[in-house]
Amino acid sequence: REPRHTADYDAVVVGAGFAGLYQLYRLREQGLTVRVFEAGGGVGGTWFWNRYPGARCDVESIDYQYAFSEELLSEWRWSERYPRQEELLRYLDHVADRFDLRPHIQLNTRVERAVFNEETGRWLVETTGGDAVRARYCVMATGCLSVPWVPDLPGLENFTGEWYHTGAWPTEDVGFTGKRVAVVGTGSSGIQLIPVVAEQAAELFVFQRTASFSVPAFNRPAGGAAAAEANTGFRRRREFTRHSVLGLSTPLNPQSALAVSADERRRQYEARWRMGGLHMYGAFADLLVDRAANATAAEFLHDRIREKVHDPGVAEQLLPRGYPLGGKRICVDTGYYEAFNRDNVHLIDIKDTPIDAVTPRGPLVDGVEYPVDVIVFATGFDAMTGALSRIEVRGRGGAALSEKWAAGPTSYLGLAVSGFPNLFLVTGPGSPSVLGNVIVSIEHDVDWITEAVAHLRERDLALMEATQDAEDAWVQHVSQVAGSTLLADVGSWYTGANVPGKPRVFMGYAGGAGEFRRRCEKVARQGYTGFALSPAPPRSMP
Ligand code: NA7
Repeated sequence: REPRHTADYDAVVVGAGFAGLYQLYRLREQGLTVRVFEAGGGVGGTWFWNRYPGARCDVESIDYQYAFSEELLSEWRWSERYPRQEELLRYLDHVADRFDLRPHIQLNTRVERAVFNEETGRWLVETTGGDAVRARYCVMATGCLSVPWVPDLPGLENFTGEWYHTGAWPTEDVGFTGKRVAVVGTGSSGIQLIPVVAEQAAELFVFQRTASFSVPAFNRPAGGAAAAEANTGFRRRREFTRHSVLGLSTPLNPQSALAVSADERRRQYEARWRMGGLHMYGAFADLLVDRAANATAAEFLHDRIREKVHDPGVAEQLLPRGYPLGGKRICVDTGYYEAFNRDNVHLIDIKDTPIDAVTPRGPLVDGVEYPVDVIVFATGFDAMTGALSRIEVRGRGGAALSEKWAAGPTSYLGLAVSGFPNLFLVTGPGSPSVLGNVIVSIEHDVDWITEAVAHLRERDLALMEATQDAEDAWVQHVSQVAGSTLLADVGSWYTGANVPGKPRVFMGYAGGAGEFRRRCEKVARQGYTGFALSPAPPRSMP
C-alpha cells in the first residue's frame, strides 16, 4: 500500500499532551525538524479529553506544571491549589502559543502505524488520514491514561438515553439538571464527578464495584502571600520532588506506623489528612510495604468515612475493604462522601451482583432495572499500554510490539524496547510515572530522550537500541521491586486487572521517582549502558 505522500523529519512525536508538547519544544531547541501528530482537536492530551464536570488534577498546581522556563513560571498564575481541567487546558494552550509550537502539530490526526525500516534506519509513521512521514526518531508521548475503557455491557447499544465516558467527554455542555443519572465507577473520576452531578440531577444512582480510599483535597484559591512564597521556593520544591519517591512535595515520614504509639499514629494521620489528598501517602514509610502498617491507615480513613456519612448502612458500603490503601491510587475529593447524605443520591453496591445488561431504559442489576436519562461511565482506562497497543508498531524484522507485549509490556527503563531502534517512550510501562506526579516523570523522560538524541547526533551515530539483556534485567528489577510492595497483587489499572483479558503485570516502577532518576542518569553518564549504539543501519551480509 502506497502512502499518500511522504515527508521527512528528524523526529516524529505522537501526542500533544504535557509530554508531547515538551518533547517538541526540546527537540526543536536542538534544531531538529519535528512533526507531532495528535488525535484530539486541540492540544492537551488527558486535559483535552477529560472535560467531565468536576475534573481536576489530584496533584497541586505548583507541582503539576513545567519547570523548563523561568518566564513561563513567572508569568503563569494558578487560580487554585488544585487545578481544574479547564485551567490546565488553558495552560497547555498557552504553552503551545508561547513557545510557537503549533506550526509543528497536526491535530485531528491519529497515528495508525509506525514501522522501522532496517535498510534506511528510519521510521515510517502513517496516520488514519493517509499521511505518512519518515523520521530518524519516533517518540511515543501517547499517555498512560489515554484510552477510555467502557465495559462491554449487553444492550448498551439499545439504550435510549445518552451515555458518556468521563475520559472522552464532549466539548458541548452535558446538562444533568432535573435528570435521572447513573454513574458507573467510583475511582478518581467518579469521585470528582459525583458531588457535582448530585447537585444538579433529580436522582443520581452510583454503581460501585469497589469502594475507593478518598482523602479531601482541601482545595482553596491559590492567590496571596502563600502563592508568592510557594513560587519563590519553586526551584527547591521541584528539586525535592524529583528526588522523592512519588514525585510529590510531601516529606515522607521515615518512621514505621508500627513503631509509634497509637496516639502518635493518630496525630500523624490527622496532620497528613489536613494537608489533604495524596499527602496521606507520606504519613509513614512502610504504608505501601507492610500490611499491618497499611491497615492502621485504612482504619483511620474508615473512621473518617463513618463520621461523614449519616446513614451507617451506606457508610459501611463506602468503606474500602479487601485491598491495601494505595493499592489503587488514593482519590482526592471535594464533598464526595457528603454527597451520599443527599436524598437524591443512591448507592448501589454491585460488588457481588454486577451490572448484567443495559435495557433501553437503564442499567439492570440482579433483575432490577434502574431507568435513567443519562449513564456516565467513570470506568477508567486501558492504562499504560492501551494507546500503544492501538498503533501497529513494527521494529526489526517486522516484529510487532503487540506480539512482543502479548504476555505483558517489557521495556528498558520504561524508555525503550529491544528490537525497536530509535523508538522512545515517554513514561512507558516500567516507569515510575503513574505512581505519583506524572509531570516530574514526563520532564525527566523528555530531558533524557533529548540528551540521548543529542549524544547520537554529536557522535554521528545513527541508531540506539536497548539490548535484550538490559531489558530483561530491567523487567526483572521492576517486578522484584513491585513484589516487595503491597501494590503488585491488587486488581487495579496498575496491574491491568480492570480490562478483562489484559495480562496481569504491575506496569509501574515502584522503586521511586528519585531512584529511577539516579539509575537513568547513571546509564547516560556511562555512555548509555544497556543500549547498542551504531554508526549506520547494520545491513544483513549478502
Ligand atoms: P479508575 O481508577 O480505573 O476507576 C474506574 C472505576 O470504575 C473503578 O471504581 C472500577 O471498579 C469501576 N469499574 C470499571 N469497570 C467496571 C464495570 N464493568 N462495572 C462496574 N464498575 C466498573 O479510573 P478513573 O478514571 O477514576 O481514574 C484513573 C486515574 O486517573 C486515577 O488513578 C488518577 O491517576 C487519574 P474496580 O475498582 O475496577 O472494581
